[in-house]
Amino acid sequence: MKIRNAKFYKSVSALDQLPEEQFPEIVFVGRSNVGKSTLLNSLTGKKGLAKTSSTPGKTQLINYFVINDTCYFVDLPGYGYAKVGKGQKQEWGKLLGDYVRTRDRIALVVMLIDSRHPDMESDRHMMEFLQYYDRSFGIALTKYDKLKQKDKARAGHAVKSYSFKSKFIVNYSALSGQGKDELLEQLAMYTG
Ligand SMILES: Nc1nc2c(ncn2[C@@H]2O[C@H](COP(=O)(O)OP(=O)(O)O)[C@@H](O)[C@H]2O)c(=O)[nH]1
Ligand SMILES: [Mg+2]
Repeated sequence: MKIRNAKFYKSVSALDQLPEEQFPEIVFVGRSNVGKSTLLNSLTGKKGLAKTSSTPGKTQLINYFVINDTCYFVDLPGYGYAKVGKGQKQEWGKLLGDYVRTRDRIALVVMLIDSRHPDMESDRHMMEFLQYYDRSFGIALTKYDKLKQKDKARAGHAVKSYSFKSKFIVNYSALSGQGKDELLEQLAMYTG
């Protein structure tokens, strides 16, 4: 897909505030600090579209972006950050989980996995969850520029070993732009 136009639409913090299901949605999930906001900015070519942060655990909202006036990109709350209180962590888990389970117009879930930590338990749980609820999903391995050559194959293999149902695995670097065209090409199949 070619992104001609990307606009922030709104942020919500509870399921009763969700906007109408007027567009098909590409939903982005991943651990806190995995590089989700950075990937959204890189994909859309708009640096300040999604707020990035070097402090993990900040995004507790569902953020909607309207792409080409025809689909939503949805930035869901990050998970798996150990330093927040338990209650808060569960709360995010529920908002995220309920959204992925119940939102009708999710066309695809893009799951972001940090290429340096390809076998985190929380990521495996998220993937099991997606598979259990029969959501179509693909994987972006983020921060690929940070990998040493010898770790590149390892990252791919580790993720492949537990992501049987994934539609694609794209190696992504927001720094170099690696993977951007490939990911956009994959997304095009779900936004029609
Ligand atoms: N080197 C490198 N750093 C990245 C990349 N993507 C994200 N980061 C950094 O990772 C940190 C967290 O990114 P952010 O997008 O805020 O993560 P989020 O919590 O998942 O939204 C920031 O310091 C980013 O600059 C990447 O592809 N390469
Ligand atoms: Mg973010």
